Amino acid sequence: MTLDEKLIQVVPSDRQLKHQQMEFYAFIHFTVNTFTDKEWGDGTESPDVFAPDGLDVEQWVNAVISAGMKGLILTCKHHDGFCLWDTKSTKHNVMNSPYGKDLVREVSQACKKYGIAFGIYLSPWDRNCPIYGSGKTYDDFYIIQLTELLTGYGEIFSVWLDGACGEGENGRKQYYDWDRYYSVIRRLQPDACISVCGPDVRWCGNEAGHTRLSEWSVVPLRTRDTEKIMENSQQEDNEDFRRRINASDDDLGSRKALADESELIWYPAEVNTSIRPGWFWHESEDDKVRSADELFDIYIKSVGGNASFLLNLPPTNKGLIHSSDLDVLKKLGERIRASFSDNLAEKGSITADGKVLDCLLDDSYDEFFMPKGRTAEIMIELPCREKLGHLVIKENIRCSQRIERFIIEFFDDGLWREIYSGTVVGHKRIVKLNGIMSDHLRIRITDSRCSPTVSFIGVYRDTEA
Ligand code: FUL
Repeated sequence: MTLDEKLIQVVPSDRQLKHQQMEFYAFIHFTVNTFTDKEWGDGTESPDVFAPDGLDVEQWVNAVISAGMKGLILTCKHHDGFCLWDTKSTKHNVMNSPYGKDLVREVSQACKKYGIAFGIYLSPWDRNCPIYGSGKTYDDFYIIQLTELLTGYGEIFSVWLDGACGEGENGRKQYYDWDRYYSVIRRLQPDACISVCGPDVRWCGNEAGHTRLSEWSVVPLRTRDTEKIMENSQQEDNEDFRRRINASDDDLGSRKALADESELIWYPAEVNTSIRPGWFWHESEDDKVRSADELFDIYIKSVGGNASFLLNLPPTNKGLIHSSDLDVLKKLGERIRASFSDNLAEKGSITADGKVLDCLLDDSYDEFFMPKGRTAEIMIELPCREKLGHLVIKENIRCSQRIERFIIEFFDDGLWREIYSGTVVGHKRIVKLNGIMSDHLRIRITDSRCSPTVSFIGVYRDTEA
């Protein structure tokens, strides 16, 4: 078997395929830290501090929807061990706080009501639990919590297993029984993806919002090593870490990088970052909300770079998303919708070797383009010259990730001019067209694993003022 034949055998599971189509979804970090002005609680906080006086989970969900996000992952328990649901595992929970209601239930129901997916973050590291570090006894405790969350709150799309620290100041070290956690998740929520310290979704390796230029989905098995993921995760509460980009391991999956790897997996990337410097709300950061421009850029590079985008929104101590964040989310959603709503290729034509490829207008995997050779040339003719904003191209990832190199050109003044040359397409590549004027574009796939596939092409006007 050739290397290419081996590589294209690696394909997503159905749950990964579904997850990749989510593209953009929210994190909500909310716990005692919101009231103590901390990023990492130490587990000694009294439940009495958890007293939001205007909490409105529907406001959260509507903010998420306004930005165009399709799901929400809630910190049901962060490192401080305070549980936001009515758990039998510990008294350190929301029912014993002034709030007194099962918040996980409220959030999961609001997600259901408004039609977005719901996911859970359950920190393995627990600084409150007295048996943390005891081995199997702690695993039993963690499994009780997982089981409650996976059985009591409807369908869960993501179980986010954080690799941060794992050893409290008191030095208790827990060796998590990950395989046991995974098997409980698989049994109780077979469609849920397990992210970060899990087998389904790969942490991009930073918290800054940075996506590699080539974010491959077919990567070596060793990238799933939980010990390594934990080592690279946040080891101390450190603001710099949250904006640091680790430039090592830049090429995880080109043909060259995979040539000597014996075991390969489908492990698509997720980019997670916060709308503010911190993961939790701090009044002092109310004027440090990232702009819609900055978030749009992260969106283009992540969702448009074969990764999914998990954007954190921290509710305030009132239990509401702050108006500054709301404003940015609304602007971001409007910009995404305006940028990708009118596919000009629908009014023109897409052809390869003179054959019309109407199937590429329909964003589904059922019909797609697969030429015989390793290369292909796709022509896109638009009805008239337009100022162009973005081009979107997608592979049929059911057939793996095959494109290794491609070039986008536009016709201008009697000449073909190159505007982009890149590697990964995968689930989706968004190429910025920077406001060029043209009525003709050409996609040249110059190298692929066996033969390439293309399942969708979109060309959009420049909608910037
Ligand atoms: C990190 C945690 O330590 C942060 O508090 C936050 O939850 C982030 C998403 O993951 O590793």
